[in-house]
Amino acid sequence: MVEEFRAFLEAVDCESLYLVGDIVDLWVAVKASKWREVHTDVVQTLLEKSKQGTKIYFTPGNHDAFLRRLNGSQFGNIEIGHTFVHVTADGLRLQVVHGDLFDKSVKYVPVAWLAAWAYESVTVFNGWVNGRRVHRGKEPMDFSSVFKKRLKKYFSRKNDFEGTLLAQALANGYDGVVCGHIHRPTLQLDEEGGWYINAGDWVEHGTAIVEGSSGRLELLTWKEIERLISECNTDPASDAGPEPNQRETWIRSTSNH
Ligand SMILES: [Mn+2]
Repeated sequence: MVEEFRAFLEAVDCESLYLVGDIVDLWVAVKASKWREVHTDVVQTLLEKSKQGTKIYFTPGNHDAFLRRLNGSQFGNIEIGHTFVHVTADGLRLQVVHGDLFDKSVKYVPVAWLAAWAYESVTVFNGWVNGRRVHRGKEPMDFSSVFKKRLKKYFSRKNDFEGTLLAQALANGYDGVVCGHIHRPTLQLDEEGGWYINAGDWVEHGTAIVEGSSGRLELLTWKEIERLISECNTDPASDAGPEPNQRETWIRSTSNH
């Protein structure tokens, strides 16, 4: 789905773009002959976006772990790191991380699988350029007891990737976690208000998480993205005056390209 991924990157108009890992494996772990022009196009699109002001945050995954040596580096608008903190327009503090370090099964994964082309996840957070961050008026709480309770609950009941990842995020004071790694696109708020968000992948799902100008989070599939792009391209008006809360706010017309 490399072409689709490129089309999505072209069309999306965002302030911050999070690439949550396992992006480069496809291009590096496979033979050089598998590199196609569209892969170069993806890189160029990303560089072009960064030049135009989009901040790009990349958390290398286990497939592109060699890039973890660059954690902490910054190249213009592109930052590489193990985790990032994203604050949504309505004040949610989300930990952004690839996630494999919380996956107990990783060490048992056969090499063949590791070498398989994986091109996992892209997460887009869109804050409108003119948008202003509104901090939610939250009640003060006793962090240590609340998080101990949460941790206990998660480790006893949901001793799995999602539960572990969310529990550590909450224990570290975040409102939730955004990750990739397991190819299971999810956007979920648990009963106690913790967000578990998985951006899915661009191998089989073609999914992305987007944040609208109001801070509303959405999990979109390529089918939906494709429809939004075509609507935007056939109706130039929707490109001109985006209304808050409309999905179109983060899609721009690509018909003139
Ligand atoms: Mn991974």
